[in-house]
Amino acid sequence: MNNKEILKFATVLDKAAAEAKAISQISKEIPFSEAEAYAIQFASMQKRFERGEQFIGLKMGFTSKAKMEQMGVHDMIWGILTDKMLIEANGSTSMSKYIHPRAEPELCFLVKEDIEQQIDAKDITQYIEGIAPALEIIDSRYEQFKFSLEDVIADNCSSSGLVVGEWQAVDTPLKNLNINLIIDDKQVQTGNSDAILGNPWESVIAATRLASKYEWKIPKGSLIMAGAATPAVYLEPGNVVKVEIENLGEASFSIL
Ligand code: OOG
Ligand code: MG
Repeated sequence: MNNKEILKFATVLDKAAAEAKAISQISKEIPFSEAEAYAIQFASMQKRFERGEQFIGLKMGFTSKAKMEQMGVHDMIWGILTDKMLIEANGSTSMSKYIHPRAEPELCFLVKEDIEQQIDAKDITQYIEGIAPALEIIDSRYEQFKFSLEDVIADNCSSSGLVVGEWQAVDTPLKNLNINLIIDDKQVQTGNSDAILGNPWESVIAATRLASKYEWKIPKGSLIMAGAATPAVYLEPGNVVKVEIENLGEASFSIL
């Protein structure tokens, strides 16, 4: 793919997201590499920044087998979160903003100090301020929510919305925690924190590895979403969506 094509697809994806209108998979039109996929992602996010959206953090994706199997992909991915995606805890969002939204139960980490290099397991807690229960709304811009790994990377990893609950202490044990996704008072998914790379901290470490590989700084105050421990669930207007995580508490939103 040349630069012109990268910009073309970045524009197509940006428009699809802004208008909540699905497009066909890029990979069906032209094969492209993972590096080209990230170039499309950055170029399309650049358009949002130019319109005044603010970077608020990063999200890791496919950090659990449950998610990889649900979507038929084999590798970890990362995407960019902006202020426009943030939904207040216990707040609401509107179905009209999305194509076919799904919710995922997640853990969110708050970065305490700029991260500019790969951090290992023994030092990572020094860079994190708190951990919170969170929900992510993913909304693939591709028809039928179907994509290749490159397609979904180009589409900023389906990022569309997030809700972050109350921050808990950084020394909160994260091993073997029950995670429940509840919609309209019904438990629709249940999982365990160990499903996220064996330990959700590994997802933060992986984010630092990617940041160093792409020569990106993760600034102080950034959020890092660790990735879902369970498959994602489609949303319908009127749903009240809640995550409950042992030791961490809960977070919720409704979709109107
Ligand atoms: C891609 C996003 C995956 C996660 O938590 O694994 C993701 C998708 O499934 O559309 O956010
Ligand atoms: Mg996610």
